[in-house]
Amino acid sequence: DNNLPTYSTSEVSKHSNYKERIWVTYKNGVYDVTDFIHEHPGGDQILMAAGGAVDPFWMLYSVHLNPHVLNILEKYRIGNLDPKENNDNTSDMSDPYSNEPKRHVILKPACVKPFNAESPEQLLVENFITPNELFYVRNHLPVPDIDSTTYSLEIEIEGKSKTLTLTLDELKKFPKYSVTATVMCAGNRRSEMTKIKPVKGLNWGAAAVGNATWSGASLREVLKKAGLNEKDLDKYKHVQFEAFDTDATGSAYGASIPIWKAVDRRGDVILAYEMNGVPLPRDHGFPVRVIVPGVVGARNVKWLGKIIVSSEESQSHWQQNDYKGFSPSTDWDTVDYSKSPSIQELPVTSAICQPIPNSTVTVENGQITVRGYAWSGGGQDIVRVDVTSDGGKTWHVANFEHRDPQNAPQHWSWTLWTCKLPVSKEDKKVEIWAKAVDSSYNTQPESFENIWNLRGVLNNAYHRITVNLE
Ligand code: HEM
Ligand code: MTE
Ligand code: MO
Repeated sequence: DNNLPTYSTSEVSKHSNYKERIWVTYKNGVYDVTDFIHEHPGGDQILMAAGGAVDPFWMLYSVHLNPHVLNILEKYRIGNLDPKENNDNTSDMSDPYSNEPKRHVILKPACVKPFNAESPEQLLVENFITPNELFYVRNHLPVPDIDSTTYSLEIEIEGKSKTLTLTLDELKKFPKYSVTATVMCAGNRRSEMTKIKPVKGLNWGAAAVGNATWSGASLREVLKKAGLNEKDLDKYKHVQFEAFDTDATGSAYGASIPIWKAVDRRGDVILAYEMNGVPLPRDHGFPVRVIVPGVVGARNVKWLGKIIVSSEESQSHWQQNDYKGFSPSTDWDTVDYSKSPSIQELPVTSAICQPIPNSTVTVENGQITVRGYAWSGGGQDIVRVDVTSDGGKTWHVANFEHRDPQNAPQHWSWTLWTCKLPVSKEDKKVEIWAKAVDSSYNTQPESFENIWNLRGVLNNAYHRITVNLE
């Protein structure tokens, strides 16, 4: 291998079409697989990795983690990735976005600066755990470049003179907990709400969500160590989080959660330094982020710098003037952000991930297979998912493929479901709807018309897609 040429990941990414030939990487190898594609047992799916790494896909389709597959792959090796690439820091001081992490080609950005991207939604349901490289990224600002050896986390309790400062090593000395939890953006599925009437916000599909195992210290235990006592709890109402990503004026991303969530043993809030068994990737908050299971993505603050136990909510823009719901009749002339509470627990939702909208599906024994996810905030279980192909005349109850073994109020992960849905043979096209029911028996609203809001958040109406039948 050592005689083969060395390539950068950006060189590889140019080879993502037949004209340039199709290159992929696996570990540090670079492969030209153009001539293999027509023989690939998984068909065209291989093209999702064109110009990028196959590794995260092979976590979804583990048939590949087999010597016979690796032998095939080795035949197509043309070179190696440049081992020095990650260390070269040629950042352009005039562009705050010049030092962003490398991202997988599958993450199709809704916005590049700041970086915001989701995976194709059909991949989400292939695995209960979302591989890190495929996990949606939602950044409001440039990604900070933090040196983990000099990193420190400050913990302040308002009114107490002493603050606690922890290095990463000191944080790692606390007992390590792992929590498998779904993180979902408040704007997930916004593109469906936009069809009713335009809203301000990134045009997210249904994949601004992922499920991962997060490991780190318990926030509750860290707050105790910082001197928070049981008798203080009445004085304080919120726990604020301040981050290291800042805007042009120097103000940092921030958010807060109610104090009960932070100190309740069942809250499972952790200061995570690992995502799916590896150090947090830079895009997901390296070296430390807070994971607030059951609570909207916006409060799961990445690149955490400071925790403040306070009588007040975070005063940050994102807590006060964003991430709130309003009436469908509220517009940008009448909106008063101080009148709505900040979003914390998200309402129950679900989405169909397979088939994808407007695709052609083969009918087998009068049925098509429909797969998706369902999730509810606040640690609620999903008790049922109903699917219909006839506008709700008949509903079919989906089977759960994978669900969180923990019960409410600590049911933090999504439920993956599948349904053999009867369709009428005469129809060339069918509209499929899905809705979930959570353990409070709350369910999704029928349509977006009456939940429309100017910012396009809380987009949890029935998911409706149309597919062609063959
Ligand atoms: C199956 C090779 C990339 C999706 C297979 C199999 C081989 C193979 C040999 C059959 C395995 C068995 O049954 O023992 C490769 C090689 C790749 C590659 C050499 C290198 C580029 C991908 C990618 C994806 C993918 C990137 C998805 C994004 C699949 C699927 C199957 C499969 C879904 C199962 C097909 C079925 O059983 O119906 N692949 N693959 N493959 N591959 Fe790949
Ligand atoms: N934390 C910081 N410091 N900066 C951010 O821009 N975005 C928030 C949250 N935490 C954000 C942040 C939002 S709105 C969401 S939806 C989640 O991070 C996204 O997490 P992910 O990028 O790891 O998927
Ligand atoms: Mo978000």
